Amino acid sequence: MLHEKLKAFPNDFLWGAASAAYQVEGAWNIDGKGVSNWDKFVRIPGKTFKGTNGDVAVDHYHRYKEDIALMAEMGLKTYRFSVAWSRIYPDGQGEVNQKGLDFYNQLIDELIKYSIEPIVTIYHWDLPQALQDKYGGWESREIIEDFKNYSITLFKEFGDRVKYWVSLNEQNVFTKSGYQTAMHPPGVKDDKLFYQVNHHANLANAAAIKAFRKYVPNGMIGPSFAYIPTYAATSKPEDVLAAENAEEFINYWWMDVYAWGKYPKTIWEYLDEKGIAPKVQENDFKLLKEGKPDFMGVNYYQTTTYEKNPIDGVTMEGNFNTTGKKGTLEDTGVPGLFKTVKNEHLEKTNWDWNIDPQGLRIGLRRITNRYGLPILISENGLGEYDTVNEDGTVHDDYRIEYLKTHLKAIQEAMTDGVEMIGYCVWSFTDLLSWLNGFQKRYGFVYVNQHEEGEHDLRRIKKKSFYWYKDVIESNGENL
Ligand code: BGP
Repeated sequence: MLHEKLKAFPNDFLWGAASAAYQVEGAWNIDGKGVSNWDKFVRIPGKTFKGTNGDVAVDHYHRYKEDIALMAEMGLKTYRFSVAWSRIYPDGQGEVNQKGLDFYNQLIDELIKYSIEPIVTIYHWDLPQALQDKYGGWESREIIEDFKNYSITLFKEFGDRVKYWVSLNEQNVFTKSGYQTAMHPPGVKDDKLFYQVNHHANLANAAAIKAFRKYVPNGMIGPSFAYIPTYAATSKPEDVLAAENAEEFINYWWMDVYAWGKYPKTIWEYLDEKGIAPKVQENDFKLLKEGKPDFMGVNYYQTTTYEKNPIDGVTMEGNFNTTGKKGTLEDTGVPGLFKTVKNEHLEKTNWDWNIDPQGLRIGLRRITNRYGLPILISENGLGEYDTVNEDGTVHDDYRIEYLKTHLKAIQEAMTDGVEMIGYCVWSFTDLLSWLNGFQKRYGFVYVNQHEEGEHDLRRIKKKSFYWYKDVIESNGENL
């Protein structure tokens, strides 16, 4: 669709930025916090880039006032952050740690002081290790009750001031990386378990959303899904079918459950045939249908292109680029279903992520047409190397270009009829990239934190900081 005139951004559009507890807070063992799965995982040699960890991260725990003052200076309308479950319940269940609640209460109050709308993510991957040790974490149905109780604690404590909530961040990523590729904790490769874990996560998500209606009746809640829209490599029907397979397997398998409380039929048949469909109990689908979200949270970074993968074709074993050496990403696939291929029409980042603003528009339209839900972009951004010049400036024009083109695509999608709540750039300050260390940077604010050498954690506003400030001030008119 080509439009002569684009719709303006709504007046209450939430111009924002996002982060996650483990990636910014640091203070990993302070004020009663328990150990999380990531606190443990990063200590296993070879798991993260140059062994980086979030022990200090960017020390947001101690510097949140400084960071929020910068957000206020920028004019940010919303800040999405996550709560570390192990600060609230050091063992994941049982006794509440008051100091953990205090920290987030102070953070929320500080945001409100500057009229910045807090968006709270309940779970952004840092599971209390005690629950992993006790019953295998997401591997057991026991997690449903514990996650619900933890969520209710947050609803009761913060629901008077927090309207927008994200339940699970990227369930598709933390389960795939934890149980298919073994790159995240608990570092397992087991397809059957992967689907079972997902079923538990779906139930936990629905249970929390169902409870939310009681405790925060005027609030809005939804999951954040890592949406990677699919393209077919060619117009050959077998490639188109491969892309359809991928869309169903890597996207609809989750989003259908969130929006409709049921799994896509063709995939269920396939998994059942293979003996790896999740075991379900009576009433599971009742709960899934009772826990429907108010919006679809979308974390968008790229699209992927697919072609036919023969029955003896490539597997998921290909190399994933966590070094920033362009061209080291390898194609992967599921034999008999699909295989990734390079899209010659798209530029890539140094970490081999496709840069594709129109893909965002396509994805937003697919969600709108399929589910009819409003959309919150809970993450979008560019991870790149940044350099501080001798005069102390950071010229991240490539980031400005990335964000500008994605915002234009959002505006086009809104003109197409997509209902948007807001846009959270990943990220506000630089932060720890789970597997890629501190060299892969996303922030509007540079943080002097490195794998090696001098790092005093000082904050430096990048060029993109001033650019986004201007975009917010003009409510998107100065794109
Ligand atoms: C998303 C996560 C974020 C963040 C982002 C960038 O998948 O929700 O936590 O890390 O991706 O990814 P990366 O740090 O791997 O570049």
